[in-house]
Amino acid sequence: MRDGSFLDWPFFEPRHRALAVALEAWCEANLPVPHDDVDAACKGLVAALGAGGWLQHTGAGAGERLDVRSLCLIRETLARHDTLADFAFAMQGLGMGAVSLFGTVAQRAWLDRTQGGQAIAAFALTEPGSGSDVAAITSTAIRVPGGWRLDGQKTWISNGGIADICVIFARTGEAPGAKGLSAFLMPCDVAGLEVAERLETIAPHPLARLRLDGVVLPEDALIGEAGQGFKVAMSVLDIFRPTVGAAALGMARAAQAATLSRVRGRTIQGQPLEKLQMVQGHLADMALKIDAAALLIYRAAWAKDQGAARITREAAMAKLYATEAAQEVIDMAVQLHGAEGVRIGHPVEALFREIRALRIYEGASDVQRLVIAGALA
Ligand code: COS
Repeated sequence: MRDGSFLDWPFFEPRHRALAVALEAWCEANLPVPHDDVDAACKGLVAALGAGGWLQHTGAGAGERLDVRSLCLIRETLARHDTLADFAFAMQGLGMGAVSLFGTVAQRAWLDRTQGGQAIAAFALTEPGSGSDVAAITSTAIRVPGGWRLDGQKTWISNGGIADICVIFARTGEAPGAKGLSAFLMPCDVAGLEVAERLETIAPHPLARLRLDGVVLPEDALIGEAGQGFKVAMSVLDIFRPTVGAAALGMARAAQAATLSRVRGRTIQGQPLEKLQMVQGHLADMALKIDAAALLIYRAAWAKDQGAARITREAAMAKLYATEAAQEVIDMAVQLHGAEGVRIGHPVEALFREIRALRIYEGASDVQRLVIAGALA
C-alpha cells in the first residue's frame, strides 16, 4: 500500500492533492513504457504527457508563475512509475524554463507547442570545458546585421538529437566571466547546428554533444537582456533543482516499495525477513531519509510558490539531500534483495543505475554544498 500521508502536509492545497490522485491513475494506465529505443520512447512519452494535459504544468504564460509544488509532485509520481517518463516531462520544463520566466510574447508561442507535447525542448548550458563552472562558457554569440552569430560546442545536452527547440547560453562579452553571458531561443533545425556525438550512459537517455558553426539567430532570439544569461540560467535552476530532488524521491519510494514487498514475502530461518531487527533498522533508515527528503523538497517548492524572489539555498538543500538520500535508499534496496538486486532488468537494479546521474546533473552535489555555504547569513 502506497503511503500518501505526505499529501496532508500544509505545503499543499486541495488542487495538489487532486493532481496527485489523477496523475496516479494516469500512470497506472500508461506506464511504464519499454525503454529499448530511448529516442522513440521519449517522443512517445512527450506526446502522451501532452495529450494527458500534464505538460501544461511545464510552462507559464506572461505574468503567471510555474507552480513548483505541482512540478515536484508530478516528477516524483512519474519517476516512481517510469524514470524515462519523468525525464521526458522534466526536460519540457527545464528546456523552456527561461522562456516561462523571461520570454517575450513571440517566444512564448513555443510554449503552446512544448506544453501541448507537439515540440520537444532542450536546455544547452554545459560545454566540454564548462560544467560546474558556468561562468567559464566559451561558446560565442556575436552581433551581426539583423541578429546574432553563434559558434561553439555544448555537451551532455538532454534531448540532444530529438529536440525541436532549445534555450542556449553563449558568451556575448559585456564583461568577463558570469556577467558576459546571454540566453537565446534556438530552433533545432537552424542551419549550422549539428549533433556531433550521441552520448551513451549507464542509464540511457537521449543525450548529445552539439556543434554550432555559424548559427545565425534573429535579434529577437535573445531571452532577457544581453549579459544577464548567467542569472537567467541560475533562476531556472533554482526552480528545477528541487524537482530533481523530487525525481530522486520518486525513485527512492519505488525502491522502498519493492523492498517492503521483498522482506515481507521472503522467509529466513522460519520467519519473514522483515522481522529481523537489522532489517527493521534499514527499513527505518529508508523511511526517515524519504520523509526528510520530501520535507526539504516541498519546503523549497512551497517557498517559491509563496512568491520568494530566490530560493537558492532551499533549492540546493533539497537537491543535495534528496539525491544523496535516494542513492543510499536504493543501494539498501539492492542489498536487501540479495543477488536478485543485481540481476539485469530487476527494478532495483535499474533504479541503481538511474539514480546516479541525479547527483551530478543540474549542479553536482559539491556545487550544491558550495551554494549552501555561500548562502549562509
Ligand atoms: N539566481 C539569480 N542570480 C544568481 C543566482 C541565482 N540562483 N546565483 C548567482 N546569481 C548571481 C549572483 O548574485 C551574482 O550576481 P552579482 O554579482 O550581481 O551579485 C552572479 O550571479 C554570479 O554569481 P556567483 O559569483 O555566485 O557565480 P559563480 O561563478 O561563483 O558560480 C556556481 C556559482 C558554481 C554555483 C554556478 O556556476 C553553478 O550553479 N554551477 C553549476 C551549474 C549547473 O548546475 N550545471 C548543470 C547544467 S544543467 S544539466
